[in-house]
Parts: sequence; structure tokens; C-alpha cells
Amino acid sequence: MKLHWSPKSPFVRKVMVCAHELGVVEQLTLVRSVAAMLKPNPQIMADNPLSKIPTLVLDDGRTLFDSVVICEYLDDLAGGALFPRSGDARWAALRWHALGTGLLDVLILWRNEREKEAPITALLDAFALKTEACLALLEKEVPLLDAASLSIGHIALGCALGYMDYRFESLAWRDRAPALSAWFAVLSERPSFVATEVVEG
Ligand SMILES: N[C@@H](CCC(=O)N[C@@H](CS)C(=O)NCC(=O)O)C(=O)O
Repeated sequence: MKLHWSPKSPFVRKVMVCAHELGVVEQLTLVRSVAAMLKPNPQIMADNPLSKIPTLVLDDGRTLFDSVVICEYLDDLAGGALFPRSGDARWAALRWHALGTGLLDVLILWRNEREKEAPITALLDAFALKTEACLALLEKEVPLLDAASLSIGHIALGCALGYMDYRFESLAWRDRAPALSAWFAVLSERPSFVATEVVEG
């Protein structure tokens, strides 16, 4: 399988963490693909008209996107349990998954906006407000995260916090979320997170 990949994309990281956790990473051929909002990439668009990464191309030529779908596909392929099949565990995992990817959407839009020559202050304020609200909610939910088995929800939240460390160091989020910080420290030690740490370069 071919994966349109970049070492810096937190959405790609989510897929790669799943692949490591599920033992299918060797089945992926990583193709370095540059995805930029202002410059649609024809190579990616041949497989995904949205020009976004991650995009997965199966061996029979079928394509899968976005990261939500790819992660579930890999889980299914490997017979994994990252997407609990039913009950409260399922809805908790899917909700955390949505929160993690939603937070990533906010952070990416925030980064785009703050790099503009004349950023819109109201937008920057809204992104900051939503990010702090996510952190406050998650700080309260750490006991639930701790009690649940590793799921796509944990992985998505971990990738969002990792991206915050990478692109928003000045937020110093740990100061306001000590329990979440301790939870993330343990998660970050998993080989899947160590192997996919977002690096500069
Ligand atoms: N909802 C998508 C988001 C993926 C996404 O936004 N990826 C970024 C890279 S981190 C991208 O491809 N941006 C290019 C663009 O927006 O044109 C997913 O979960 O895969």
C-alpha cells in the first residue's frame, strides 16, 4: 500500500501511530508528498482530489482518505481494537477521536492565520479560546482516558498534543493541564509515538 506521507503532518502521524500499534507499518510504502493549502499537488490529486495527506492507495489501486477512514481501514485489516465495536467504549473512542482531529483543525487554521501579514484578531482569539476549552475539558477527562483501553481517541488526542508542542510551544499548555500532561508523558513513551515524533527538517 502506498501512503502519501510527510514527517510533519499530525494527521499522517495519527495514521502512522495506528500502523505501528497494529503491526502493519511494514505494509506501507511511504511516499513523501508535499501538501500545501495554497498549492494543490498534482501527484496527490491523482489519488485524492482534495490534495490532502494522508491519502492511502491500496495495492489494487483503490484510494482511501481521509485519516479517519484510513485509520479505521488499518484497524479492520489487522483485526485490531483501536475502534471498539460497540457500546460506551465505542462512543467514547469516537468522541475523543473527533475532539483530537477537531483540535488539530483549529490549530492548523490558527497557524495559517497567525502567519499572515495582517491576521484577523477575532479569529486568533477564537482559536485560542477553543484550544483552551479543549484543554480544560480533557484535563477533567484524564481519569476516563486512563481507565479506557488504548483507542483511536487516545491516539488522536496524543497527536494533537504533540502538534501543540511542535508548533505552539509558547502556549505552555502543561501549566494549565497537569493531569493531561502526565497522561501524555506516558502515552508519548509508547514505541508508536516515539517512532513517529514530529521532527523539524
Ligand atoms: N481531515 C483530514 C485533514 C488532513 C489535512 O488537513 N492534512 C493537511 C496536512 S497536515 C493537508 O493535506 N493540507 C493541505 C491542504 O489543506 O490543501 C484528515 O483527517 O486526513
